[in-house]
Amino acid sequence: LHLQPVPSQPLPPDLYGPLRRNSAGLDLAMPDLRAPLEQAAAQVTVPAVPEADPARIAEAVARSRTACPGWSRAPVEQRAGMLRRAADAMEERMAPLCALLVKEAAKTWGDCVAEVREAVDFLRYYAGEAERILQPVTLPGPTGESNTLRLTARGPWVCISPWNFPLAIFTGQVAAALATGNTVLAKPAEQTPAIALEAVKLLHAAGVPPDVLQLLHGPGETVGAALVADPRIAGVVFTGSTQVAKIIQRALAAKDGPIVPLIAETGGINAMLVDSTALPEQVADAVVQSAFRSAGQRCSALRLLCVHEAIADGVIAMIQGAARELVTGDPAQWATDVGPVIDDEAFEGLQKHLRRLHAEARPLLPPGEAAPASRLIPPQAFELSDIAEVKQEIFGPVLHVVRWRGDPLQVIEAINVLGYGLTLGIQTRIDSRSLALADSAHIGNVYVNRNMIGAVVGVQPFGGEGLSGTGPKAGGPHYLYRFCAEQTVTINTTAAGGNVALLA
Ligand code: UN1
Repeated sequence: LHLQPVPSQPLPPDLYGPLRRNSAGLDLAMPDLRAPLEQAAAQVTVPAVPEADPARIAEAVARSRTACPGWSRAPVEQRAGMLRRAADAMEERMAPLCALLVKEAAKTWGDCVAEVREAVDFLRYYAGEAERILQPVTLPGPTGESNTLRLTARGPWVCISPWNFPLAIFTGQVAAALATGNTVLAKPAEQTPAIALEAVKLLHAAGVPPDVLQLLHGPGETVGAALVADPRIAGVVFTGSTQVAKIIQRALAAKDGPIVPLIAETGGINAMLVDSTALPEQVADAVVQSAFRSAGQRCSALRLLCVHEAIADGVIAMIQGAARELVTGDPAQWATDVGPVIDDEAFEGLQKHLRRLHAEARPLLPPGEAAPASRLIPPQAFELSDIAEVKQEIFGPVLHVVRWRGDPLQVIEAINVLGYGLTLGIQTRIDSRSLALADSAHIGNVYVNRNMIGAVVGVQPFGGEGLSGTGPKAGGPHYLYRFCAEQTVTINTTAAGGNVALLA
């Protein structure tokens, strides 16, 4: 039983390109794309991207500051037009971008297509959002006075993006900062600089001046740290680990200089609560998608399945059956469902965790053959006796399962205690229960009776609470406000010197 995670309302055509369905439900356009994708794959090479040294970083920040006033004073429609042109160009270059993603980030074809679509959506969505929110608002005031609230750019933003969505999240961060009139110093993940470079080239070709958007590649410990420590930057937007978000927050607080905003979207120990009325087929489908798709390398991915004991055996049996059908292998093969993990360090970390789980928990899936050379880990699941035993986010195709009985609100309480708050799945046929449980969960994105990945731009604004980040939610109507400074202008319209018109 497949519940289609498509929104029920028709979406504005300018927001959703012709290929767009849903970042998670992607197969619709694949037959047409297969030939161009294969052709692109045969030609693609991953270019080397030079690392930025300290002198280049200092110079980039200076250029970014100098470029900001001109960029921010340009009409928002002009900036939005550039983002839309970049979106069109990106859509046209679907095949080569996917081929580069498969090669550089080892994502499966389906994930790559969804990712390019998401990047395109971010560009178009933030273009429209900037046009909407950057209009001055007239506020009430006493006679003889005019009051206006305006949003203005803040200055150079540092955008630090992850390797797991190296095009979509990179483009989303950059587009949000640019649309609102800020300049950008973009620091992509060390593992995936080439796809970031492609996105930057498309934005430059669409009219964004080179000093307005600069790419600074290199390790977080040096390049990222130098950017964050610079007193001339105006804000940081970061997606990555909770640990690094805290390092950034500390560094921002410790330096001399202004107090600047941090937008952080980090990890999660994301749970799915399944009650005794849930449909097992639907649960199994949602679990397999949420836990194992993208090799579990999504911050939204399901890590902890809490299933009511009355249906646990049946649900587990179905998950075992479904997981057996998944093909783990080379991401460039069409049949592959689960590709490699990103690098050797990730592979080693996961192997260590799996060894501990084999010793302490009940394995539910055959171990399969983990292959260090190809960094492949077949989907794994383990039954634990208590939610509290899951102590950290495990970023891979590894599911933890716990049975429960009694009050589902207590399960939500135990999930809250973990301290993360990114995604939550609820599977129930008691309609009133889902909202009651969502009310008690300190969690940013709740998905009822479906999978819990693939948040769609403009439809499921994405981001978490607590250890999962600061918000506001990416791809949502409040996101761009955080990139702006607010200014009120109060004018005494009776003052000597004549009538002063409202500021435009
Ligand atoms: C992430 O993994 O960093 O909902 C974000 C999703 C994506 C967002 C994941 N749109 O799966």
